[in-house]
Amino acid sequence: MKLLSVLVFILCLSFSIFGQKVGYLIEECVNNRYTQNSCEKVFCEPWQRCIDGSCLCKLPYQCPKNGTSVCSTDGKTFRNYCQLKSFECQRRQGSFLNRGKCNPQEHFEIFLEPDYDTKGFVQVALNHEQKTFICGHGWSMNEANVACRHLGFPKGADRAELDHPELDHPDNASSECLRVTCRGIETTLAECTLRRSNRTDEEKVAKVVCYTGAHTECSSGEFHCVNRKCIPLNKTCDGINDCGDSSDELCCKECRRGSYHCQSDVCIPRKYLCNNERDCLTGEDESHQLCRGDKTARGDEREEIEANEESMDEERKKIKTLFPKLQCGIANHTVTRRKRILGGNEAKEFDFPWQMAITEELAKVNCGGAYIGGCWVLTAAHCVRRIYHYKVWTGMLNSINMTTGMDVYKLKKIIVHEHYNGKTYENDIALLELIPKDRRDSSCYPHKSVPVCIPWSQYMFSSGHQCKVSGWGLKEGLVREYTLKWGYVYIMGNCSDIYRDRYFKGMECAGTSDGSVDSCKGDSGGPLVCYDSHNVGYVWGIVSWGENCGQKGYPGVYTKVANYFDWISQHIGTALISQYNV
Ligand code: 4AZ
Repeated sequence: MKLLSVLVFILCLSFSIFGQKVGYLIEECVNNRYTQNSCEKVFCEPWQRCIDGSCLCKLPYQCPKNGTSVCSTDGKTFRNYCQLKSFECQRRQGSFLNRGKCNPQEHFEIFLEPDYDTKGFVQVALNHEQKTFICGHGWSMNEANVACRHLGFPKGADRAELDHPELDHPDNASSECLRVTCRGIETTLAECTLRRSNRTDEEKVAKVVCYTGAHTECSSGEFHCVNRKCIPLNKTCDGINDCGDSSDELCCKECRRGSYHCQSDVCIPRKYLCNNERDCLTGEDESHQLCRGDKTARGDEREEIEANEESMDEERKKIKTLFPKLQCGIANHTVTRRKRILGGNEAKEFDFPWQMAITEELAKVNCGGAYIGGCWVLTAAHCVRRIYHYKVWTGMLNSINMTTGMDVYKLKKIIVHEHYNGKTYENDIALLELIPKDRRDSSCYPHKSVPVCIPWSQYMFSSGHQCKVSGWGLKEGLVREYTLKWGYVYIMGNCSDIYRDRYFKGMECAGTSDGSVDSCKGDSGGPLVCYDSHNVGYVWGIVSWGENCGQKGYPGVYTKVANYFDWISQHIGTALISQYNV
């Protein structure tokens, strides 16, 4: 009996350890076949823009004008790297050759030795000089994929290897090698950072096997990349783009050693932490908390950081900073707790500068709304169903004690979602267009208001994230409320278990485990705002419905705004809401 329980114990233990080891990938996410061109998961490159969830090529004129000129392999000089890359992106001819103007002397050749078509030692000859090996140091799938793409294998490498070169050939006796560092998205090795380095005879150098496989089925220990390449399962979620299209890093519950897990379930290399480029959608890789003081989080050599200053990767980063930045989601963040009402706190001036109040004529506040820029306010469809003379108030804190600094707007247009269902509250979303108050106010920027940002991806925030809901809705005991209140609620992921057939795609639940904080009647249409790691606010939800208010086990139901990004941008224009990927 005792032996049996020990056995069971060991069995359970090994199962749980084993369970952790297999559980890196998230299946539902993998099924969506995300790649490095999916703007739900990653930022597009500066020569791309996000359209309906995909990073598509920009036209060269949509790139910034400044920068340093570069030359392409077909002998054209471009104003900057972005313009060349946007050309390459569209027509797939002429790739990067060198910085500066074109010069007939410039050459960059890549060879596989000894004369294999698909595999061998990688050698590079710059400007007709002697062929040089690539150093073994830093040679990974990131670099190998680029080398193979450069050689004409669109899916990149099958394997990155290290070996001793055959030194019987006099060409191979050079005591130098080239150290290569790529980001992994380049199309040629010329775009990577290359540095000469001394090589000892014992040192291994870079070898590659390019991917020619036409597998349609991967074996059981393999991951099926979106580009149909098969890679070992243990190479997923390690921050290294083994697939070549990044599909092995985009759906990860957790990340293997040496890589960092973004909230969006993407694994990035640790060396991308605190490098002044946002890689995670919500910026946690660059948060003050992580990057304060020394850079221990990165865990890589300083050497590499200095070497990269001249690289095309630095150029790419620089170009990103040249795009105009949309101002949204910034509020006053000094938070003080006050008297609790349905678990909430009293808002102070500038805490929720996007909060709008909707009234019917001059009567009481019947709904909330969120200012999203221009003349546009986001609210719930069920708030504006009837044809009525609605008014929108900005800068309101108290709905009976009218304070100064309030503005009132009439409506030019009400756009209710075409598939709004008044019975089920599916697609409970609407846009209100304000009438400018006077000619000077043509863009309607309301006094003391700041637009809240629109989330562009359903992966920005997930279950357990703390967000704020605000409004003039009923307080505890279902008593009317006159001051703007707010409370912390948490995104809940299990909502179809709770609301069953009343819960639809495009809805999101948020609440607290004991129900002490909740939105209620009168809060409808108002914003549920989640904050990224730089405290920028996104309207993640619109107050929609719920089983009563503050009832334990029955969280509030919100319209999930990220699902309506394209709908919103179709109506108000991409310029107003595209914070990134512009
Ligand atoms: C309402 O009737 C309502 N507890 C709004 C929010 C919630 C419930 C009801 C969520 O407008």
